Amino acid sequence: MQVGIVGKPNAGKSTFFSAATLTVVAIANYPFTTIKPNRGISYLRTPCVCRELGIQDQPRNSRCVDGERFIPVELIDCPGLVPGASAGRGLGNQFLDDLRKADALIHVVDASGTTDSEGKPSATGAHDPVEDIGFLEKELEAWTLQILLKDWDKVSRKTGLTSEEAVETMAERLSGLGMKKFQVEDALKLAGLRGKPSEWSREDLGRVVGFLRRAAKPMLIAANKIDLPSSKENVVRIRQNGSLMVPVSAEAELALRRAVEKGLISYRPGDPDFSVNASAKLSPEQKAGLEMIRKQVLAPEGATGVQECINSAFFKLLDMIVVYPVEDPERWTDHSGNVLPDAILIRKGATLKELALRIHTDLGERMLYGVNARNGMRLGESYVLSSGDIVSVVSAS
Ligand SMILES: Nc1nc2c(ncn2[C@@H]2O[C@H](COP(=O)(O)OP(=O)(O)OP(=O)(O)O)[C@@H](O)[C@H]2O)c(=O)[nH]1
Ligand SMILES: [Mg+2]
Repeated sequence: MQVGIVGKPNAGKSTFFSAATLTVVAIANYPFTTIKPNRGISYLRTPCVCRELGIQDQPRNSRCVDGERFIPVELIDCPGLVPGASAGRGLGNQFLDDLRKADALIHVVDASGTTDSEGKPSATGAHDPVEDIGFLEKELEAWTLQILLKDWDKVSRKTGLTSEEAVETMAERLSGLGMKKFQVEDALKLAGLRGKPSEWSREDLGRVVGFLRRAAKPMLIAANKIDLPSSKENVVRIRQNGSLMVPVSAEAELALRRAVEKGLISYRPGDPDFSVNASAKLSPEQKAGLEMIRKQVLAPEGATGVQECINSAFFKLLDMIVVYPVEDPERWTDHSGNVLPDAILIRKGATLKELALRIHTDLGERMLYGVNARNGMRLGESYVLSSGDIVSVVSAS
């Protein structure tokens, strides 16, 4: 599963990415600093079941810090997109290609209003960030429509396409964008399209693409730069816009994570505060910088927002849950004796069989039954997993 970080130039996408992945990337106050996408690993944060069970775990595929499980996920930092990108403006539509594999998007908006719609620095608060919200959806949808409509008139008329065949053709064309056949079917239903595909208008297909985009590339807004005073009132208005929104200070998160790396403070991503380590010798500048973050971001907002964006992308946009597969259901261990070794992200509604197939095709295919390690009860392969389940799969050897 991959999450794309998108938005206009200079909004703070690379700062967000760098803070979330602790990867050093180019960050600068001018548009198009990033020209090739950056990829990196960040972590989802969830309360670990070890805390609830009062046991010490030995994570293998993830990390556990004081009862909080951090599960690796992939992030893509994209180059900036400007209005008209689908028609070649800015760095053009080749960069929309970077989003093909993304399952969800975090749209970084400069909530301070200090950059215009193309990311050029402007007088404080002069630009209305609410204007930056809708354009990205439009560009993504225009780009999808272009792919969908290539020779569409010819294809739909000449071959006397049926609506079933149209679904196949559309799904084939859009598969490279990570859009699935069932999503095409759902979108056609939502748009109320039936009958002859040759009679569907461009507007009809535009509506289909709108539904498809929402299903295949769901998006949340990271209202960034909340440490700047001009953001306060804008954040209230962005929230009124109705989209899922998280107030963020990517710069504050980056500073905190760097201070952790230097051993200066104790802070876990997503925490509401930090503490200065007893051994740390802070310079007056460092002290002032950290206090500023506490006063302007952590105290009023409760967190920097970066972790919440990543969590929301997986838990809210993609509707995923975390489960803990083990080999020994009595000891909650893998074959080497590691307690609660793995935390796996899986779609809500997934069955035990799907989990077994995810762990290993062979395990899924040879599965006999499962065991709920919390109570020793047997589970069938169609058992629907719940968040926090600890399960083992028994297979024919
Ligand atoms: N005050 C403040 N400034 C920020 C924040 N996040 C990023 N910036 C600044 O915004 C400018 C742009 O940051 P980048 O991360 O390079 O922005 P980008 O969206 O990746 O830009 P492009 O790669 O050009 O599209 C830099 O000067 C950052 O220091 C923030 O949370 N608060
Ligand atoms: Mg960048």
